[in-house]
Formats: sequence, structure tokens, C-alpha cells
Amino acid sequence: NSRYEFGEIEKKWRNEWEKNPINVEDDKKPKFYCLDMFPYPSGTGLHVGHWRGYVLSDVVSRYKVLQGYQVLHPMGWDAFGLPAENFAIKNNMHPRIATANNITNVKRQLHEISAIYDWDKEVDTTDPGYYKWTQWIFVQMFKKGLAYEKEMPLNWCPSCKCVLANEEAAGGTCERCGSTVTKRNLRQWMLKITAYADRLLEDLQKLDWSEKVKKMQSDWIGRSYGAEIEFKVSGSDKNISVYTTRPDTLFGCTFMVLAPEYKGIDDFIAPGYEETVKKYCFDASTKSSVDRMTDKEKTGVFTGTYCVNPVNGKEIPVWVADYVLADYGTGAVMCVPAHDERDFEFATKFELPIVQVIMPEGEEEKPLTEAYVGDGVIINSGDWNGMKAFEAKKKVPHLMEEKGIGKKTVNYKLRDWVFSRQRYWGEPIPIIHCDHCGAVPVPEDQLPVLLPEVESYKPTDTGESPLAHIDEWVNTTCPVCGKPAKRETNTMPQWAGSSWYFLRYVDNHNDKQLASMDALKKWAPVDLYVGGIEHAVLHLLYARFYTKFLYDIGAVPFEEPFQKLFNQGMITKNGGKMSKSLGNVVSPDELVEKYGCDSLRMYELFVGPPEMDCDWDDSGIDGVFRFLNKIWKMVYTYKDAPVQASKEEAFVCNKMIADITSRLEALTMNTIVSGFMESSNKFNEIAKKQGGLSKETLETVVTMLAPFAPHISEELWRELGHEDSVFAAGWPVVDESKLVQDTIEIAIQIGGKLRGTMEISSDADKEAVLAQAKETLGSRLDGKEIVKEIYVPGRIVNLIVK
Ligand code: ANZ
Ligand code: ZN
Repeated sequence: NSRYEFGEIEKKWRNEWEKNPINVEDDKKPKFYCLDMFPYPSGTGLHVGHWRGYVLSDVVSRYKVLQGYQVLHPMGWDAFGLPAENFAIKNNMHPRIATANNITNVKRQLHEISAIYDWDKEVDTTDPGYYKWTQWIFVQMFKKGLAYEKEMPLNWCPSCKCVLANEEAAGGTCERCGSTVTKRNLRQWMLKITAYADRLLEDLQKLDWSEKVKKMQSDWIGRSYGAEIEFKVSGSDKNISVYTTRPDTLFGCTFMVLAPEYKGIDDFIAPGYEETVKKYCFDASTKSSVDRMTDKEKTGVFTGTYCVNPVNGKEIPVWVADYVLADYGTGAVMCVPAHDERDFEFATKFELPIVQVIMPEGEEEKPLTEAYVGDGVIINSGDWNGMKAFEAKKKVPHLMEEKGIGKKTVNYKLRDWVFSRQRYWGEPIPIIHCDHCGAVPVPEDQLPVLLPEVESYKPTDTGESPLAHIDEWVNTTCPVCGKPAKRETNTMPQWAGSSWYFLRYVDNHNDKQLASMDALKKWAPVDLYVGGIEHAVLHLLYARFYTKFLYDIGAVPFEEPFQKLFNQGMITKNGGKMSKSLGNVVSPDELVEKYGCDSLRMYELFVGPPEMDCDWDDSGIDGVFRFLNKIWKMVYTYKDAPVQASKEEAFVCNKMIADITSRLEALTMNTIVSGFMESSNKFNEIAKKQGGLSKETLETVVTMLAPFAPHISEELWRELGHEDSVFAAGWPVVDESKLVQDTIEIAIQIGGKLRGTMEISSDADKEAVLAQAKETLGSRLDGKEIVKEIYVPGRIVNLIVK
């Protein structure tokens, strides 16, 4: 059969690989753990954008198999969460059933991609055998004091009726439904991720991740060094402590601002100011924190109180303004309008004094039209005058410490993780509330706490989950004292299950441990993690936190889960996101039907640099399809009458091995597809010249194509006379000697006088030799006109000039 019947071929080999897997566990081989971010099994299935990452990781997995690795390439389902629950509420279908249907469909699609997933390793976060361990981890955190309860004003989505983590409320709107987020006071479970802030920051250095993602994480953690300085309140024995990263500007502090929620603010409101200040504070509480920080016009009110700048004894007014946040630093700011943009705006609006204390070196003092935030020398600061600002920054905190009015401090932007949700479709938090014993963890031998059946999945307006209505589930006995007690009715956020799933794959059937040490040591950590950049701060930070915690309690033998991270760009349609609501989703199903899985796989890689966003255009797949047809024809044309490889053929073939291997290592997949296209054109030219191709060349092309287009490669490999799979062939290795082209040395003369020498390929023609000779001479030819060019083949170039 000499026609490329992709449909038949793909079906045949997929069946064969299912019977005889190409990737088998074999501890004599080195391991490679290649992980995809597992999908949420949505009702719409996968689109070509999802496939981009899955194809890339599958290509790497197959490449590693060819290189002789045992590869772990698992897949699973991040299946708790809101969409299934919202669907359940709308259609009154149990989320478990809707989720199971979706999984079936997405799994079918994944089969069609022919990724070498080991389905025996599948995990599903909603499976009790899985979430038992999600709950177990929570209990361990509780025992170590890392899970705790707190009453706090939280981001509340009035439409999802649910608390949101800061990460889910970025921009002041709900990440899922877009509603404006408000604040509400509720009891919550928190995870103390801040206890790991330093390690999460410092260990970033050890990781082979893009600088972009590392920076996003370090900005999110936001460690800054500064000082806390005490200001005495005039006419009172109280102090107000401020956090500043610029203690060098202390002489320029001309007023102070407190956050509206500042604890004990009432003590600092002078008689007659109560009404205006309290009204201002109330209004601020209804604004989102993002609005507060980004509002153009600064607002604020004077409290009537003054405090004393500790370095110059001057009295400065205390204001309240909502651009200062209560939960950062101390909630109070020493304002230096000359050197801070927000303070400058505020001082300008309310006509507060502006005193410059840092001056760019060598300049004269003149009135400021904006805050000067640069470096310089200290002025207007008593004893400190003449010091460099950066030196003062280091010295002042010590000075403050000596005088007993301050100390060096570190601050973080990172906050503890709000870990409870008032929803049904999540892992129950394994805690029992007892009037006598307080919050008690469910004993480990009673895990998992199963998610009970409910009548209605709707969350309630009281801020409780639907579980709160199931009396027979809620009422239980205290595991410590045996008296009546109540179960916690909050569930965990969707991030819980995805924070450790990569650990479970290595030993997913284990019912004694989340995974055995042996299995973890054998496979983990992950060698390559592929997924979208939208997870840069949420999932990827949580997963690192969980892993570090599990390392600390001896459950996991390493501290960082993902050695190398690759973030693929998004696939867009006419520049916009693909989404069901926009009706522009390209499903892989029809393309597979029309061109085959191999063409679609290669086209997914060909669309552009894999780390960049790319616009999808169906028509481009045709070119890839034609390329595969050409390969098919090339093999069929030359396979039965192989010739000895010429020097040129061997050169092109080894160059291809070298280029494609290095591009694969660098994951520049799009250039590989074009590289294949180029080499195959060259091979066809060479074949015409010499009347055929060598068997080595044909085998090399087919083997190297196998990770990308596995089915056609397997078929052609057998056509080349092999009994076993192409994936057992071994990855081709470059023969460096074939890459050395013979060169000769040629003398270059001007007017018969030796002016240099050059190396050039022995088969270069006269034209090429003369061109390189002129290039070598370079400026020596400036202003000269060449009147005659003489070439003594293989020996001398002589240029006669005027
Ligand atoms: C005086 C000063 C002078 C400041 C100057 C800056 C520039 P980072 O680097 O992000 O940590 N600040 C402190 N607590 C705050 C709060 N709760 N809400 C809003 N702003 C607050 O920022 C630290 C700086 O942000 C601190 O240093 C403080 O202003 C302000 F020329 O103190 B600075
Ligand atoms: Zn008790």
C-alpha cells in the first residue's frame, strides 16, 4: 500500500501500543518524570489550546523513551470545584455524575492524541481514596499549628456566595464569575504559608524555571527589609509604630497616615473629629482594596491628633486615608511627600508641607514638581547631612535601635492562605468542634471524612456550606471526650487537591501512605512540568509549600517538586481567548478526523514558539499534512533499493541529528518541524542526484520523526523491515566525523603581495572563493577598484587593484 491512509494506520498502532506498551518500567533504566498540569474535566472538553501542552510533553516523553529512559507520564483529574457545582445547581444533577461524564469525554479525546499516558496511574481528586490523603495532610498541618481558625473580613463574592482567596479576587472581581468582590466578617480556616515565605523565596534559585515566573513568585512573596520606628503621640503616653523601607528619609516625614481599619484608631481621634473620621472609615470598608490602591484621587481626613518626629522633635499631623492598608506593615505610614509618589499627591491635595531630604548628587535644591524617588545625598537632616542615602538606609535602623525607638524588620506581601470554602463540591475539612475540647482533628483511622449526599447544592446566604443543613452528618461525638460535638461544614478550596497530586501518581493505589518513600525516590521530583503561565503564583506556590511541609514531616524526600518548568503560551483565535461563550473554540476532534492525529500533533508544535501566545489558523495544518505525505513517499520510493550514503548525504543526515536533538533539548519545537521540512527537501534533491538514499538516512528520519508523528513513523519503520517498535530503536547519535567537511587553505594576494590566508571547503567554486577572499580582506580593499581577479584553484587568489 503506497498511499498514506492515516486513519487506518493510527487506529492500528494505537491498539498495538495499548497491548504492548512502548514505555515499560525497568529499573535498570534511568527515570524521567514528565508531568502535565492535570485538567479540570469541563463539560466542553478539550480544545486545540489544551493539546498544545499535552503534545509537547508527550513528544518529550517519547523522546526520552527513545533515549532509553523509563518514563512516568501520568494523567488525572482536578475534579472538585465550582463549575461542576454550578452545573449541578442549574441542572439538579449530582456533581459526581456530571464530572464522571466529563471525564469520559475528555479521556476519549486524550486517547486520540495518542499520548503515552499510563492510565493505571490515573488520579481523581474527588475519589475518596485520593481525598483521604488531602485530608490527612490538613490534619498534619493542624497538628503542627499551620492550620488555624480566624475571624476576619474576607473577600466575598455575592454571586457565588463564597469566600475568595486574595489570589482569586485579584483586580477586585471574582475570578470565576466576574462579580465585584465585597468584604464580609467570617470565621475561616487558614494555612500558615507565611511560615514558609523565606524558603519559598530563597529556593527559587535552585529551580530551572523561567525568570519571568520566578519573578512573579518573588514579587508575590514580596519580602522587603526596612525598619519599624516609634512616634510619640503628643499629649498622650501612647506611641504609633510605622513600617518604612526608607528610614533614610525620616527628616522629611511631615505627616503620618493611619489605615481606616487601624487597630485602636479611636484612641487617636481628638475631640470634635469623631464624626468625620468614623464616617470616613465606614465608607472605606465598603471599597475593595484594589480600588483603594488605584483610585486616582487621594482621599483622607485629619484626626486632630499630632505626633512627634523622633529625629527633629517636630509635631506632625496624623491623618486617616485609605491608600494605607491595615494588613501590611503596621497599618501606619510615616509620610515623606518629597520622596514618595502617593504621599506627594496626598500632601499636594491637602496642602501639607513637603521637605526634600535626598538630593541627586551635584544638583541644587529647587522646589519639587513631583516626588524624587532616586538615589542621592542627604540634605536638611541635621547630623545626617552629606551621607549617601543608601548608607543612611543601612545605618538609621541601628541608630533607632540604640535610641530604643525602633528596630530593623522584614515584611512580606504574602498573606496566610484562606483555606475554607462555603460550598458543597470539595473535600470536607476533617475537624470536629467540641464545646469542651475545641477544634479536634478527625482521627487518622477515620479518614476520609466522606462528602455526604445533600438535597440541595446551593450555598446559603449565612456564609455556611450546604453541609450545615445535614443534621445527621453534622452531629457527631468528640474523638477526645466522647461528648456530642459538631463537624466542620466548610470544604477545602479547589487548590487543595492540586497541591500534591504529582506525589500521588508515583504510588496511586497506596492506602497506607500518600505515597511510599521508595516510589517517591524512584520517580520524583518531576523532571519536566508543562502547563500554562496562569498558574505562576497560585498552584505553583501552593504545590511548593505543600512539598516543603511534607518534607519537614518526613513524608517526602525532597523539598522542591518541579525541577524544570515549561509554560506554554495560549492558543488564541483572531487574537482573543478561545472560549465557549465566544463560540470560537476549535475542537481537535474534526481535525483528527480530517488530517489524522499525527498531522495535528505536528501542527500544534508548528504554530509558533511554544512559550508564546499564538493565533490558531486551521488552514496551516494542510502544510504539515503534505509534509507527512512527502516523507511517506520518500520512504516508499527509496526503501527497496538503498544506495551507499554519499558524503553529502551523510553530512545532511548528521547535521539533522545534531540540530533536532539540540532543539528538542531546548524545547524549541516549532523550529524542529521546519527543520524536518528542510532536511527532507535536501534528501529528495540528493536522492535525485545519486539515484536513491541510504538505509541509514531513511531509518534516521523515521526514528527522529517518531516522537512527533508516532503512528506514521511506526508504520514506516516496519516497512523498512523491522520486527519491533521504532521506539526501541534508540535515539540517533551524531557521528561528528561526518560533520567535518574537508577544507583547504588559500593564500590571498593583492597585486601579487601576500595579504592573508583563509580556510574554505574543498569543493567551493571560484565564485565562493573570491567572495570569501574579499570578505577576509575587508577594509584593506577600501578605496580600491578591483580590475582583475585571478584564482589559482586550491592555492591562491590574487586581486589586481587600481
Ligand atoms: C517612608 C517612605 C519614604 C516610604 C519614601 C517610601 C518612600 P514596600 O517596599 O512595598 O514594602 N507603607 C508601609 N506600610 C504601608 C501600608 N500599610 N499601606 C501602604 N503603604 C505602606 O513598601 C514599603 C513602604 O510603603 C514604606 O516605606 C511605607 O512608606 C509604605 F520616600 O515609609 B515608606
Ligand atoms: Zn471534647
